[in-house]
Amino acid sequence: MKKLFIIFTIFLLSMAAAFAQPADPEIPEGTQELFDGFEKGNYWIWAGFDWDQYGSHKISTGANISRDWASEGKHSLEMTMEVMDKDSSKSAIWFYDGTNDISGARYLVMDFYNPENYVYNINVVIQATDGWNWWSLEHYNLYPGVHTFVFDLSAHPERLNDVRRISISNDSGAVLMKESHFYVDNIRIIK
Ligand SMILES: [Ca+2]
Repeated sequence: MKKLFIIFTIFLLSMAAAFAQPADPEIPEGTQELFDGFEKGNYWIWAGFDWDQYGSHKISTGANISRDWASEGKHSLEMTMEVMDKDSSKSAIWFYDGTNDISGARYLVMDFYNPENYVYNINVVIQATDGWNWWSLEHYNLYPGVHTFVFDLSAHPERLNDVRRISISNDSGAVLMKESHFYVDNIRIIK
């Protein structure tokens, strides 16, 4: 009887955990094109101590190709960061610089893997054109496990022919007293 009770309790707790997380967004229909699957080299870097564009200190410490996890091919991008104590800015940024024409793209879609018992808050920002116009896309809570997030590009289609930088940031605000990491793979656009 006791065993049954424990099993039932575990069942209830797992159900509660499942319901605590909002479902990932539906992936819109359309033609998918791979933007970066991290199989052909690493074009991403992290914002370090000398990054002063969005505040002084960033806790991002690395952007490395990894075989630990992949949702496309064999590699993903591992994004690492320092401890997030209560006094830190907790802001971490990883970014890709390059001139890209993604005209006609309606959505940006990315697969994330969070191996920590921690909820990151993920935001993607695009900077485009000669003016490096700042364009913040959706924010998502990245719960533990694998999640696919959809970012809507419909606000500024006129900027998509000249994308200069794509940034992924974490700014959760919660304390995590150890170095941590999460992964991204299969960054694709949907036209
Ligand atoms: Ca990959």
